[in-house]
Amino acid sequence: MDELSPIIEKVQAGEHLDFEDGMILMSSRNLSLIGSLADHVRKTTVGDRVMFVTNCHINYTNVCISKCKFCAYFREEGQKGGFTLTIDEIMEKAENASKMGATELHIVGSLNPKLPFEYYEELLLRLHEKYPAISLKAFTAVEIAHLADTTGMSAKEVLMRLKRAGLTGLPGGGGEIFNEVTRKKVCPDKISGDRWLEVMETAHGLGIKSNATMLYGHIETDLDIVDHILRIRKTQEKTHGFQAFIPLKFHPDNTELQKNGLVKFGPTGYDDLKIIAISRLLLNGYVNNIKTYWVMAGEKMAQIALHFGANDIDGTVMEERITHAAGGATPEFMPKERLIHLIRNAGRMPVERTTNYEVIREY
Ligand code: V47
Repeated sequence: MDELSPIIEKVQAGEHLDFEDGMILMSSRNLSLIGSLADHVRKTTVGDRVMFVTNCHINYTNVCISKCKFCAYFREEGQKGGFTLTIDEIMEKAENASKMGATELHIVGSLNPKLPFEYYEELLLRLHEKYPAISLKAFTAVEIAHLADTTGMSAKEVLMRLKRAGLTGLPGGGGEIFNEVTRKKVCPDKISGDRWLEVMETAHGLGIKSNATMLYGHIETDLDIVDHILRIRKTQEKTHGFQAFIPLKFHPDNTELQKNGLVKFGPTGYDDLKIIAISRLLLNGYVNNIKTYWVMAGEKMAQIALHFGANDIDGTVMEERITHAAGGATPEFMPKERLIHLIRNAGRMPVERTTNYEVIREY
């Protein structure tokens, strides 16, 4: 309690927490106090509404040159199990999603050197033309940087062309963990944390909003976590373009990190709740929406996270490959009625939102 007293005072006075506060929170074992503080901040900033979106995830390829050590989803070029969807195949998935009432397509893949820029552009153009009311939240900052590097365009040009083709916003993937030393160990061939933030800053400057993620529960340290969240905060101070922060729970099965023996177990429930709560506390006044992604957090933990600072539970999803390749045991689809039930049962008001957090309907 004593160690947390100055933090409680700061939170009550509406002051921003700093790096040292973050480190104290990370080393504290007083989860219930941290959780109630985060819940208090959630209540006073965003109230009792819990946001969800009717969406569909589409993974267009798993062929990747990045070979991240936490990823069980990718395949190397020519390796068994590699796939790349044609635009027609994606259109079919979009048709199903549209019939099920999706308002958002979340489209991400991997760094497939065989796919030309025209594939990405034509995909958005065709989707936007056929489903103008569906938001296209597509391609992570890592994919955007890859397109810039392989075409010789700047990230700004890539983003401008994709925006013209129908891009609504960027998902938050690829953030992983920014600290250079740790990042080099878990994803040595991925763009740096600084470049990830730069691409996001460029997108925000063009009016393209995005999310931000952080992968936790592998080999990162407490310092890495606090540093990551504060770097997001610093960019947000300049751009105000991050709509949600999403801590992603590492799933170790079938990953290099597990095969190497570097990670034996994934994060525990204690870690999940603590990270959500500390995210809410450190991002207070910067990023309003803290999302618990039920696919990775698990249905039950996502529901409890709503009492530890989260106010968004993501969406119906419909099909998910990244977590499931790494041992995820959640279903791939959550009917809207079930999301509503989970939220209501946690004592909160379910609110269906658009990609850009406009309210569609309160339940
Ligand atoms: O960038 C990869 C992570 C991310 C594993 O913006 C893993 O609304 C856990 O970013 N265990 C992709 N995580 C998912 C993502 C996301 C999901 C939902 C909503 C949004 C949003 C974004 O998944 C990757 C990486 O950080 N990931 N492998 C794994 N084994």
